[in-house]
Amino acid sequence: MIPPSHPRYKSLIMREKIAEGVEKGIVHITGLIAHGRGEAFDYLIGEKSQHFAEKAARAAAAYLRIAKKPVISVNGNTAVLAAEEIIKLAEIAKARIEVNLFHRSKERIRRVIKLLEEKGGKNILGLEGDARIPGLKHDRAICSYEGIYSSDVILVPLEDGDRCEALKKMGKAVLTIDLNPLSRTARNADVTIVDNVTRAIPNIRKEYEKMEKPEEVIKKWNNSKNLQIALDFICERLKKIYGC
Ligand code: PTJ
Repeated sequence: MIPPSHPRYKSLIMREKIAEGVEKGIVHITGLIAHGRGEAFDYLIGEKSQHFAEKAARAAAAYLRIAKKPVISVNGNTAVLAAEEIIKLAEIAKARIEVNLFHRSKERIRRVIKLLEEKGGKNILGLEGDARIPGLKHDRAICSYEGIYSSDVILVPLEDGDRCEALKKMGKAVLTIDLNPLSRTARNADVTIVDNVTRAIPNIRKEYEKMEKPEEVIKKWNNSKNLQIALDFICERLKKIYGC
């Protein structure tokens, strides 16, 4: 039992959800490592949505607004941390949800789909595996023709660098959520939200709801510049805390 008064309550609850997800066969064992890396970066940004994350969430919402076939790709970690918020965002943005796993197994796809359905998700894609992302040898290339393959805008939290590049080569706009501003995904995506999925997804939804001129937001968006702002923020914060 973690008391809600604990100063790092939210972080500890996330950790519990990930561990429980592994026990239930929803999260891959290496998802624990990925989560730990995320936790470290979350600590560095102060465990809250900073201005650069809010700005990126607005840019992501703008891309979703202009999308004709938006898709949200979900893996094990994202499902256990943010299933309800993903479903809400998919509904409002009229996006398809596709379960796409790095460590692909039909059994785990079924479990992730079941979790999403229990939370109210409908017509979740992922089991078909009737298309491939060109140029990727890994199993993560296997996707749904109706979903990721034919999408124009794709939101992929916790993405891997190779697939991000391959999706870009297919001409898609790639939106990602990654606490690590140095990752290859962060650097290759069209929009990188340096924030926790648990905060970033509701932020995108709120921005989507109030979005008025998406084309203008996209025109002004500079992902590299925003990543530099995130890194500068971390450096400044460390200097202030430790005085070095
Ligand atoms: O369920 P699967 O099989 O698709 O596997 C998923 C994992 C996460 C294991 C797989 O995609 C993986 O190995 O990911 P990486 O390459 O470790 O990348 C994960 C990235 O996400 C890292 O840069 C972390 O900093 C970041 N991250 C981890 N947890 C969060 C996060 N970013 C946002 N929110 C989080 N909660």
